[in-house]
Amino acid sequence: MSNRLKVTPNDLSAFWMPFTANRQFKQAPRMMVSAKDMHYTTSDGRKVLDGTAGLWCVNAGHCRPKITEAIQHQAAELDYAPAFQMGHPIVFELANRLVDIAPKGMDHVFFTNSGSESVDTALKMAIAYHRAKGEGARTRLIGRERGYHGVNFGGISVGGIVSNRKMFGTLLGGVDHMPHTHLPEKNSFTKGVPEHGAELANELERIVALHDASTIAAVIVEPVAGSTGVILPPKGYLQKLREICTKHGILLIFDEVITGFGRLGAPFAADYFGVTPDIMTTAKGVSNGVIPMGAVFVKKEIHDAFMTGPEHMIEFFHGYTYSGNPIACAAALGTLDTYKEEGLLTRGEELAPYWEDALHSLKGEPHVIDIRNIGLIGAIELAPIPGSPTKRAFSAFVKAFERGALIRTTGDIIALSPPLIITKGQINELIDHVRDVLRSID
Ligand code: PXG
Ligand code: PLP
Repeated sequence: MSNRLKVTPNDLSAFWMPFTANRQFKQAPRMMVSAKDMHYTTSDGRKVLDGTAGLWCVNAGHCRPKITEAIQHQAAELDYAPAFQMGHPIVFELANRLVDIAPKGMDHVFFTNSGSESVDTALKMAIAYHRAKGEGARTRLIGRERGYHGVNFGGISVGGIVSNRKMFGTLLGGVDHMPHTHLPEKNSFTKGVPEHGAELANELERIVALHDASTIAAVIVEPVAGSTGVILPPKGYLQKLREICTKHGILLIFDEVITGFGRLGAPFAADYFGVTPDIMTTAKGVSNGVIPMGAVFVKKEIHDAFMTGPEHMIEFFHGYTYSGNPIACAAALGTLDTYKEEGLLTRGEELAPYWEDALHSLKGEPHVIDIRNIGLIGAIELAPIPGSPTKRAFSAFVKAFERGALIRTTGDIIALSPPLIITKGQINELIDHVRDVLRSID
């Protein structure tokens, strides 16, 4: 047992934890102290099967040697280089490697440090692009109800999660929202993408008719919504959105922070659905969650629209101190190597049918009112306890952790998204944990 395993922090109060019930946590902390491949080890020495790839990010599994070595080497070689007006070799190498695996036509990459930053970067790019082309009135942004686009002001403005918005004032102006596509009365217990609801894409036409296309810069959606409990696009829905955007000169942004890097069994959701956006935001799996990094992929036409004016002038007044940080780049290169060697960006395709069957075997277990799946994502929706929404799922989360499985809950929905290295045996183990937990909670 390493020394760290024995350490109990003597004061938990200084750290204000993100998206956490701080007071509850600090009374009964759940601490991870190490991790390897599919498992965490807790501070009391228990192994916990990672059913969520950390927070949807550790796609290659934990503490993978190629990634660890790349980081160690880079930290000793070049720790930091200024991101503005300076470069270093591996950030260019990484951009090329990413363009190589990106959907065709997405030829340029802008680096950020998180999904939230990727989203705000993409929204700013969209507005500035239209202005650069002489369409400066195109400033409106269209998001979707129940969308999650991170926590920065742009992202919560286009996002559609009420609790992430209501405390923070008036947000960005000029934003509108399409309806979400969750239709439980028609689609519950569907395996894969649902049949019903493609017509909801036509709501975009209604919004365009209201505001006029000449005022709209971009539409942003998650191809599969993750954070709000795994909401799938109905068959044909994304194609329709693409058509409407193209028809009206509106940019389509896919927020692939969760769906990117193999989660659906294809490198990106754009590949999976055969629909190419104009801008694609990513983070998480780009560096296996190991070092913060995000990447915004952009079509050539958009990038090129900025490359005008005097050559000594900055073309896009945007960037972060840590855009393309060398150690983050090294982590990302080690990650891409690992994905490639193990075929992880497409491994989900082979495993998806097994995953689907395992998940849907939970139909009929106590409290289960819907099950949804796509690629290596699963959601099990529970009936809420009357008057106490979220309580049932939260007890499932705590019970599962005690039993040895990490699951994630949002509202009364259990979301599963294991590392892409999971075996069939571990899928059974994970689903058995969930089954036992469902049978043991009130
Ligand atoms: N866009 C999407 C689609 C996301 O899923 C972000 C942006 C923001 O990324 P950062 O790196 O700023 O957190 C996300 C992040 C969950 C969960 O359990 C989901 C996310 C983050 C943490 C937890 O659903 N998604
Ligand atoms: N706040 C201050 C005072 C700064 O000087 C900077 C960057 O120089 C920032 C915020 C932005 O930080 P970052 O580039 O890490 O996003």
